[in-house]
Amino acid sequence: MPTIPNKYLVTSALPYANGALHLGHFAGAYLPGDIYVRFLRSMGKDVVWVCGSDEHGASITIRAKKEGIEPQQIIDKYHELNKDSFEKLGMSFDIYHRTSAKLHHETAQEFFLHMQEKGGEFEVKESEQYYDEEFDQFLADRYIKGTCPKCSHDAAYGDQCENCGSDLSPTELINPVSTLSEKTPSLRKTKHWFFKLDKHSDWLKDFISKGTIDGKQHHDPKKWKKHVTGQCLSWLDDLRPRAITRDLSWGIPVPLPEAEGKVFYVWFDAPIGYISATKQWAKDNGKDWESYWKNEDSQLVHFIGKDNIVFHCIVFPAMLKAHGDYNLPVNVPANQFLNFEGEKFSKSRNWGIEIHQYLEDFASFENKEDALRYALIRNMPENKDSDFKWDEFVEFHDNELVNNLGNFINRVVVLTNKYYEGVVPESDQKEAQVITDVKEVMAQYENDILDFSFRSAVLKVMEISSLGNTYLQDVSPWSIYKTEPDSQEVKNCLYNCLQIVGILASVVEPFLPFSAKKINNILQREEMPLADVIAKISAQEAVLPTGHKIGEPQLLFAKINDTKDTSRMDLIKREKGKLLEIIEQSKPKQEAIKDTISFDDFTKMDIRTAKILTAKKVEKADKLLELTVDLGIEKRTVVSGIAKHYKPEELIGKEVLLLANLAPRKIRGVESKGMILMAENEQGELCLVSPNKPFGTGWVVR
Ligand code: B3M
Ligand code: ZN
Repeated sequence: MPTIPNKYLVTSALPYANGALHLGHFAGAYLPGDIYVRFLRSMGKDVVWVCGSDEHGASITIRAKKEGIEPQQIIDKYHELNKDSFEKLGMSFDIYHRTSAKLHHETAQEFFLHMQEKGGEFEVKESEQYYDEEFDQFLADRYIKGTCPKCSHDAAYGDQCENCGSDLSPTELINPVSTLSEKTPSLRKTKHWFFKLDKHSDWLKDFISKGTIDGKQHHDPKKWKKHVTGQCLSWLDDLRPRAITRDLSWGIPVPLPEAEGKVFYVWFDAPIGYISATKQWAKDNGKDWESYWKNEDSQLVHFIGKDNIVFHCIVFPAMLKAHGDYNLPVNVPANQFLNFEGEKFSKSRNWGIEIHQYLEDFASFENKEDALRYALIRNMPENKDSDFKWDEFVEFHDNELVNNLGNFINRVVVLTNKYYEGVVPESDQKEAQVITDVKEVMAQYENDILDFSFRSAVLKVMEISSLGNTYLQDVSPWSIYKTEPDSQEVKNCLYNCLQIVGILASVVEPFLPFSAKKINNILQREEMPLADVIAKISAQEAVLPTGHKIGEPQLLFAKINDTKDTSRMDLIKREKGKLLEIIEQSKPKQEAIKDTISFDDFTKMDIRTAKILTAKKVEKADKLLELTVDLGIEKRTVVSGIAKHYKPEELIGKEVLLLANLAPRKIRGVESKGMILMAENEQGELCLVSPNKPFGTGWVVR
């Protein structure tokens, strides 16, 4: 067994308090953090896990503006909502703090001033930035929209194009528009403080690729996820000074007289939020915060989603090192993204499910918290993006939680009550093979958790339960008991099975804390820390001693796919129904069929095959092309509104259908005789309608 360090400061990304959290957030940075810290605490380690709301940044002021309220109202609302969702799903944070707290403002300002006093870390640069004249303010990158220079997407933000993912700066946008006034912003001079990240490049390279700091081994870089290291290395070649101040009114004021009116960029103060949260926790609990952040033996671990990698692996470590005295992270086990039923979560499309919504929708569902935790762990996006599907939620729940774990525990508890009035019988075996097997799986379980492989670790829990089930089935105590109720073999079997149930109560706890409580309740005992379980089984001692009286069986999980009681399946169907509705609504609407006409009406139209001979743009009309077409009996000029869909050179030689007897019309000074037939799709794209084989010109369509 590897020796596990004793002291930890664990963080999970501080969610912006500008919206409700969905399952993807939860699976990314919070559930893995919870598993890890519950495991460590159970191993007797000294762990502080901090989190809280990130309450600054333009995203919050934009949201407030949209809703016509103050930023404070937004953060108060979502801080409470998210805190409550986390609590209900069993997130065991030691503190859920907020960056609007006075203590945080002070901590961030002190941090900055200390860096400033040390010198050499910042440079002040004047630059030109977009300014909204009407709103009389400089525009944060997010407040500027325009056309992406890389992919031509027409709603790219000043910092990023969400269509092609490119990082942008506002001045790169084509046709920039202020999202405040909807007007073109002007450029004005302003000065900002830049953190000279480039000067940290060399040691950061060693830190990421070798795990060393100043030549000393700090962590094992092989323990970092490949996608994390990979992303960091790609950044490290091109580090540039980063502006850490903004001209905004919402945020933490920069504490320098010459920085009047400026606040810190949200990504400067947010990670310092981990420190201020620890300070607040220490204050509340009479502890020493510094020992967690500064003692060499304390391990700093950041749980985040992959979009935050650069800030946690490069920028924040550089800030900590520049400040001095602080530990740097020994690991940043970032997760990739969770999708939802094959697509990205999308607030605007209502695609996905928020945590509070799940808790409401599944209010009547037995053990809904662990049912969700389990489905998310089984499919956790640890090394690549993964997908949440309701069908899998049902499968994992019914096949694994109900049929394997719940069923094993239930059978053992029922039999113990039936044969021995609930008292753990005496065994005369030294150590049964099944217990040796369980021990082996437990060792793998521990390694998996320490490697942040939680999917694999939770399968080890299921494997332990399977070992129990198979063993119980192999011995089949019920058939022996029929003829020999006092059989020692039956006693041995149930004794061993009860030990496995006792072990399961502890190994499930990091993953399924609600179920762990229930199992301990059934067993009528206090929770047993993993460290004690491991010590006992290594010493071949009982986890649940002979003579201990357990309680009655209780339901741990109720099958979803149950023909007698369809209530749980109905909930799943309702969720799937909501999605079908969204799909239905987003389907392009097709035009209704027009009123009936007579055959005579149809024959009035003279439609013929024709060939395009020449094509050119009509001046000052960006939609129109002037074409000459060959109709066999004559050549004609036709003006057609297809310039957005075809280049002139693409059209030459094309065979098309022409409505030949349409009254001539002058368009932009050109007489157009007839109309080329087109099909139009729901996006308004036009497509020529042509004969499906070379056919010759002038033939009548009937
Ligand atoms: N609030 C971004 C996010 O929620 C940001 C994380 C801060 S962690 C210091 O993804
Ligand atoms: Zn783009």
